[in-house]
Amino acid sequence: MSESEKLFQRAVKRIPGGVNSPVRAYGAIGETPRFIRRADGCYIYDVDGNQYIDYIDSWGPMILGHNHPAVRESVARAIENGLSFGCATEIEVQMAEFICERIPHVEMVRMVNSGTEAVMSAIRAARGFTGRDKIIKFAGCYHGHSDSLLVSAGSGVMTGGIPDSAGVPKGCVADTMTAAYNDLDSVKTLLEREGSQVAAVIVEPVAANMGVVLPEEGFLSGLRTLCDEYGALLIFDEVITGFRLAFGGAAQYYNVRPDLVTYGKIIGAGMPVGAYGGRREIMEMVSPVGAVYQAGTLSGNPIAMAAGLTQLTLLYEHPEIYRELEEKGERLYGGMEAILAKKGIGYRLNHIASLGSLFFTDRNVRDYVSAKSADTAAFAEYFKAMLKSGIHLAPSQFEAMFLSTAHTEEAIEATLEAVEKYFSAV
Ligand code: KE4
Repeated sequence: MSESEKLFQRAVKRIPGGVNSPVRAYGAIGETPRFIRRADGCYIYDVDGNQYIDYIDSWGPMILGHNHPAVRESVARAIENGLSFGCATEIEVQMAEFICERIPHVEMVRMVNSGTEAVMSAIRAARGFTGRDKIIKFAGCYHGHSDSLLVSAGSGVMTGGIPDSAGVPKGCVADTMTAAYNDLDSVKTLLEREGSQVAAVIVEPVAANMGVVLPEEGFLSGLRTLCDEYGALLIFDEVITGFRLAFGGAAQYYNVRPDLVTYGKIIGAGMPVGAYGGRREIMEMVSPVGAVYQAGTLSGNPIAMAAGLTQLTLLYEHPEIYRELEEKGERLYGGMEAILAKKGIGYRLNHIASLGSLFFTDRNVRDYVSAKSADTAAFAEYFKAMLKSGIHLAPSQFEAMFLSTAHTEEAIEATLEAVEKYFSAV
């Protein structure tokens, strides 16, 4: 029995599913999750000493690779002064100034401890600012696990909410309406009927939680126009895309200005950090200056700020990183597409810059319904074969691959060889 199997046997006795976040359990794969001891650059090492080229990258934070020396040293220095004070600190001011002085649509920002908290708080700020209760989200988009956002849209345009999760009272989702990604008409339908009550439209500007699904031409700008027309706020959930597609995230990449934006992952460099920010008049609704209450014991934690600010500073001072990630993405995802084409396999590979997803379907994947057409059993076989070849992918068809600057040409070639080997045998 492997060390991972032994640990998993112990873990399931004391932790639900043996994991502290469901997707880590490999549930959709039917394998024992690999317990990781350490990581460095683009590699992770499990407790049995196996090395993998890592495309989870902690689900996005590790854009500069694991164990980056500058990030590690900033944490080591910060720890010498203590871990947490529950008081204001200079580095929180530096972090807020750094973001607001470089992201035009963020005039004020509040730090929290996760993407979930960031989104939950941004929604509350939007409701407080507009005095309206309803929100519109999109089928297949994931915005963390707060009650009102755990809404399954099923297919097409839905109204009201159908809780995805047990334990979510109908009242919590009654004000959540669901539209179809890349379908402006589905948004118009909801706004024509309920527009005067809609506080915000929240969207992943590049969806990455139904697998990667790109916004079609005019979709994001169309949301901007519709929100302006009905007085609703546009919230970009950039927990994944923020500081990844460009330093200014998808908002910069697609040149569409949200009223509020949420961040996570990269902003903490692997430490628990989320943030929400945007127009000053909205953010000044937030306590203690405004009537929208939001708080957090460890928000703006100085150790997490040290890690996050170091990573953001490196990204800002080295804009060539974004070109490098585009090129690496082209090499990896373009290489995978070429292998599939050569084999005459019609699977779909959606990708943008460092993000990508291989869908086991020959349909164009442009929304939740088409994403759900993917053959998850086929994906599971692919995942297991790639794991055996030393390639660590997200254990779900509906997640993304994350490239980092630490993914070397050699690692990308090794990945393409493993893909070639799998599709030659299957
Ligand atoms: P967290 O609360 O997990 O930090 O962030 C929630 C969240 C919000 N918005 C978007 C667009 C997100 O992708 C996420 C979290 N992403 C998942 C991966 N798809 C986190 C992995 C997990 O749940 O373990």
